[in-house]
Amino acid sequence: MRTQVAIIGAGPAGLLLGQLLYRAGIANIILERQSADHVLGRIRAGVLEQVTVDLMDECGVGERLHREGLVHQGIELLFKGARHRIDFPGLTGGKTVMVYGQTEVTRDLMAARAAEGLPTVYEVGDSVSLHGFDGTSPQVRYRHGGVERQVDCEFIAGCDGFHGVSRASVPKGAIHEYEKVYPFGWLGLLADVPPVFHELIYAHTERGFALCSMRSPARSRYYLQVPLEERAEQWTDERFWAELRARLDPQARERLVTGPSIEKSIAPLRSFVAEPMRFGRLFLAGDAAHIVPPTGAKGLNLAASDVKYLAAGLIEQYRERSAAGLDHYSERALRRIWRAERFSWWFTMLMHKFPGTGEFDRKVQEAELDYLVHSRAASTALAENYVGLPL
Ligand code: FAS
Ligand code: PHB
Repeated sequence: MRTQVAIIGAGPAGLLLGQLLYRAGIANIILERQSADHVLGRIRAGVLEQVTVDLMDECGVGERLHREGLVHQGIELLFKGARHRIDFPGLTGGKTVMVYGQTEVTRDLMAARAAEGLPTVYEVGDSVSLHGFDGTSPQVRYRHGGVERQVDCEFIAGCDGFHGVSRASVPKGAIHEYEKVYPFGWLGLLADVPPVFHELIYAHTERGFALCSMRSPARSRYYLQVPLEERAEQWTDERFWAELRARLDPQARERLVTGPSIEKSIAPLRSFVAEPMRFGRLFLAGDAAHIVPPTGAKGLNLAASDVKYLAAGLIEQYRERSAAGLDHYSERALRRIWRAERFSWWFTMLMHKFPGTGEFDRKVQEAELDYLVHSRAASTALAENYVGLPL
């Protein structure tokens, strides 16, 4: 079959891009390794920057987000047993974030794509291969239903995440990778219990980091920093709740409602950037090009800003026959990516207990937190990065 843009991956990046291109009259197909249910079953991000909310509106899929999403005006930092609030509107001239799970973002985009009858091929497994993207007639080959198929296209968007085929298809000499792996993971638990507080609590404790988040007033999402060698199956619900209690302040401990977990998984933490993000007619977007530790809630939001830049470049190409936006895509996206990488790294280094470091490092972290919550300048720096820097 022939189309204008072949998109690899039906995560947030691929689905957002497909929707923006469709609404601009640009034909596209999405090829996805897994089933739609498998994609929806992955529990990932929870916090959307205004940039991402605006993009969902631009895609025409913002209705449920505005109805069910929770506008959050701050977060709490817990350290040395006490909580301190970071006031987003007060520090950023009115900006807020939206709590609305990545699963729901994906569900809304999948539903819109299906309603419009746009070509989306799920369960292609690892059959996708990319060809000719260094020329003017790229091709994507894949197998589905036991049949080898080919897509002749004009551009390929690699939206297939960190372990995808797109970045792996780039000649080694053409790409430079920057990486930092953190010596711990996040054990996440999802449960249908009311959140311990109406805003997120980021906790720095002698036992390690903890995060109290949510998906709705009736569904909570909690995270515990755990050693890399831990496995989720080693953590019964009881063990998780006991450890979370041990990392909370007395008030939160008192209010904590526990219950059976719906999902429990451990995510490794890494910082990663691949440069550049363009190789001829192949463009990388989202986790295919970069990874951030989830501390700063930037992963999904960076995928959204990549897509906004890439869609603008492709639309300019087709409408005005100008390649300026596409030629500038990688540099423009990487500037915002590296700022988010820095913030996510900084917040991760500040909030976590690093194996092999001693009391001095903990005291320095506590001193930085103490300075941060008592300095308007430092709190503003945290707030403006958390709500999302300008595009
Ligand atoms: P995604 O990885 O979401 O989507 C890529 C898609 O491509 C997947 O559906 C995959 O199946 C498909 N694919 C892969 N290889 C393919 C191939 N060869 N052919 C076809 N399709 C292929 N971010 C936060 O902000 N907060 C969090 O708490 C958070 N938690 C996370 C936990 C985990 C375990 C992971 C892995 C990530 C987490 N993230 C979090 C980051 C996450 O939300 C990503 O930033 C977001 O999913 C990025 O979206 P995409 O770029 O679309 O990549
Ligand atoms: C989440 O709700 O999953 C979440 C929220 C904030 C983060 C990371 C994860 O920094």
